[in-house]
Amino acid sequence: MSDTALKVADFKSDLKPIWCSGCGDFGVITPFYQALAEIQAVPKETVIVSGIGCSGRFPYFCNTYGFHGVHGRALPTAAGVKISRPDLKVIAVGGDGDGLGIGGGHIAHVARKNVDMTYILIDNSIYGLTKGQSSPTSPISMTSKTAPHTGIEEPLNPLLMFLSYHASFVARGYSGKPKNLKQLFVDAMNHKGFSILHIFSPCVSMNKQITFKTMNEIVKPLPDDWDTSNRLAAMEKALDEDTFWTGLVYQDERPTINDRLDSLEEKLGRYDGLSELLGQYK
Ligand SMILES: Cc1ncc(C[n+]2csc(CCOP(=O)(O)OP(=O)(O)O)c2C)c(N)n1
Ligand code: SF4
Ligand SMILES: [Mg+2]
Repeated sequence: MSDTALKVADFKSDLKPIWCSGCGDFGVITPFYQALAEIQAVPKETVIVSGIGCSGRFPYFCNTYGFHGVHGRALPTAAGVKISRPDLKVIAVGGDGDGLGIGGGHIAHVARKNVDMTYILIDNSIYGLTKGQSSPTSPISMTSKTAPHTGIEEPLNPLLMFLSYHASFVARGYSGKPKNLKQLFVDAMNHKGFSILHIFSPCVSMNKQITFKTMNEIVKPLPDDWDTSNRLAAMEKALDEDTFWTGLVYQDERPTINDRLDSLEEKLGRYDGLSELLGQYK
């Protein structure tokens, strides 16, 4: 790397993360900075869009453009940025409440459009920022401020959902293994198409039931010879209730929505509204 190459410190903003001491999110942002440095992301051409939650604070701590939007709307906002400005690197970030509760409907549509961007879904099975309500991934046996006796709803299976939506890059990680996360971020940001990472990141303050200790017992990396083209086998791993398999689970190369818009424009040969609509931002 040349002397002018950007270093990890160049991607940290002047604001130090204000998460609780020991929060899993530190184990997400540290490898994320490292990955930005490894791919030599250009800060002025990188946009991080987030929803609301402790995890939604990500953009503040990164020396890139950022947009801390409304709860559950990180994905549509980020997709709009990428479709109108394909030259930018776009990353969306948010929590399990943000992305799977109020914003849960958006993932399927960004996946089927194959918008060329990365989504980091930071799951702690709790609403951390609002101090401990059950989330869409809280196990039914888990108690919380909104389930003082026991849960009464089945949890979602995010990995299975992303695979069934046919997202073109699906990975799973754990903030207790930040080294593995760095490579997943690099691969996700280099992927052409929609890359989604489901990252479990313990909330040490509001979720005393799923901890680093309980996670360490069930986290296992996928085998080295894992076939990332086999979606059915990936779904079987997602259905495994005893092991939290981590790594690149599934990857597929196919045209992005911007590729398809470009071919449509070429095919039409003349303007019908599309180029003007998109071209004004190019
Ligand atoms: C429309 C709307 N509804 C509810 C809220 C309150 N609210 C803010 S963050 C949040 C959930 C945060 O949980 P999660 O997305 O899992 O993020 P975490 O804090 O756990 O990282 C809720 C319900 C809000 N800000 N806006
Ligand atoms: S409440 Fe939980 S998720 Fe939020 S900063 Fe504290 S430990 Fe992290
Ligand atoms: Mg959460």
